[in-house]
Amino acid sequence: MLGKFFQKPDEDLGDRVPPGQYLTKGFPVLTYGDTPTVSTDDWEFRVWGLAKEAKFTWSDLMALPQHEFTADFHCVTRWSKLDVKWRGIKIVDFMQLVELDPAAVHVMEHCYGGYTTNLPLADFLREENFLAYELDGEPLSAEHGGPMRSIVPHLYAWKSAKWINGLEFLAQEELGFWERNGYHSRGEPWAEERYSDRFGG
Ligand SMILES: Nc1nc2c(c(=O)[nH]1)N[C@H]1C(S)=C(S)[C@@H](COP(=O)(O)O)O[C@H]1N2
Ligand SMILES: [Mo]
Repeated sequence: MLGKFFQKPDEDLGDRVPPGQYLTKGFPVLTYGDTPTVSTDDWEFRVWGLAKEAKFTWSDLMALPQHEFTADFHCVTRWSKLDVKWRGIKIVDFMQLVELDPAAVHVMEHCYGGYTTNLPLADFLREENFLAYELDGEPLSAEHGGPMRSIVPHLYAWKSAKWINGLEFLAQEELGFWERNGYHSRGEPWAEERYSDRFGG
């Protein structure tokens, strides 16, 4: 597994690479199940649960401020990619459009294809999180989650939902797809929160 595609971090990058991770220069695709194909015309983004129910279109999101983002990407299967270049919309900007119930403490990200992943609201509302629709200056490909995905740089990448199509706000923690299947509920890479102790791991 090491060798051609994966390398041990250089000394000077060591402080960028969480414990137990190896650097990759490519960008592997990690998808459970089929890759949905969704056009920007058909794309819809819904909000429900402990927030006023609402439905947003592609143009609603394009009307928000757009930014370039550079973020490190850490997959729990032990590859990391540094300085990935994206374009998108800050979660905190999108959330200006959402009427959140103060009782909400947790959020479930929903996706075309049925994938889900959960986050404490405090992890979700961080300034550096975003919704991405370009990678390296190109429209985000379907395999990497296009037309739109979330990026939550401070947690393992299974929290970065590809083909995102909704946010469900919750009064308590509920578990998403990988979290129900043994992954850690929070997934902080510097603490190596890989697997849940609910499963004895
Ligand atoms: N909808 C959806 N989002 C997903 C996944 C998935 O299978 N389906 N895989 C997750 C995992 S485990 C990782 S590491 C990243 C991989 O993103 P990439 O395929 O762009 O590298 O997406 C995350 N988001
Ligand atoms: Mo992953």
